Amino acid sequence: TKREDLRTDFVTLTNDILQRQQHQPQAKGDLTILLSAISSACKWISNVVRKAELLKVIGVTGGTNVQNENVQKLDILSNQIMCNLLRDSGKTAILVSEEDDDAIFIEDGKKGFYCVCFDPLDGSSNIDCGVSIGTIFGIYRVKDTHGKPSLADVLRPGTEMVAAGYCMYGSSTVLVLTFQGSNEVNGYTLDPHIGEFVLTHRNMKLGKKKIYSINEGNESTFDDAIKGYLKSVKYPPPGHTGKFTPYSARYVGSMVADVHRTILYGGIFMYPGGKLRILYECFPMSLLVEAAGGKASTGRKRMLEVTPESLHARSGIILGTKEEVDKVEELYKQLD
Ligand code: AHM
Ligand code: MG
Repeated sequence: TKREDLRTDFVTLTNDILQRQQHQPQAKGDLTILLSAISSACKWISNVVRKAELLKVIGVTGGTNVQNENVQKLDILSNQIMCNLLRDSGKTAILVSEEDDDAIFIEDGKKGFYCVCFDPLDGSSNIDCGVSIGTIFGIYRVKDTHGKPSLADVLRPGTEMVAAGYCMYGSSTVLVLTFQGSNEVNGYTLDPHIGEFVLTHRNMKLGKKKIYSINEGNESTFDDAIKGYLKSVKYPPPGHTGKFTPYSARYVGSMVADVHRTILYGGIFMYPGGKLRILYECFPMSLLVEAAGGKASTGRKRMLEVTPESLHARSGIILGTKEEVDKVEELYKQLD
């Protein structure tokens, strides 16, 4: 490539969110600062995730490396990075993390108006084998900026989130973000050389591929609606003649990777049993999928309209293209 052919007109995440803020005259820049803290945390986590294998090669045994230093587990380390950067941003009031049983209430002096619910490193079963994992986050603004923040500020339906996103640590590091009511999902790829998230996926919309994604090993525990749907994507309906093309099965076992693929390629992702946590797994992904033109459901109702009863409450989730999620909802209606 000749020097003059090199692209230098790229948009960074920082630029993009600053621009957004400028278009909202009432905005004071708090959310911009908060998102910049999240973006820094994700860069940092990306770095430790990518170094992890190497640390093992140089000899990690039973939690200590060759220098006899304690090597922290990646999920614990990622949690500390998120908590510290979010607290230091000065813009948060409450932090809810998958890693902590209780919510963290930020002390006066560092307190702001946003509540962040996050899973610092999701996909625990994939961490040790180097398969894609990710950070997931959903953001609320406290209801009363003069009052004392309380759990009621986070135990709210997902429709009230102001923004949500995830960062996937895969073959590249990609941060995907949406804002409430924007109907726009943008993806930014980390350029490790300049340390910036660069806009690579503007206005992502769900693809059209026929893919189903589920841990099918659990089939014996699934509702009849899910079993019926699975049958319909694998076998032709009774009496069918002519050509039938079954769907492709794809399942990473990291929600971030499975949802990322679903947004880019299309299809459906399901975790019916109620393993996934509402506040920091189901809600953020649902806001993103809806904004990308898809649908997210519990099977019986819109996921974002659920009100979580506790910080770590779980739900079954079905998300993907409208067409596919509608089929599952229809089966629930028929079989309930
Ligand atoms: P985790 O928070 O312990 O990582 O669990 C959440 C993960 C999701 O990323 C993924 O969708 C699911 O659990 C996979 O579960 P399973 O291994 O049962 O298929
Ligand atoms: Mg998780």
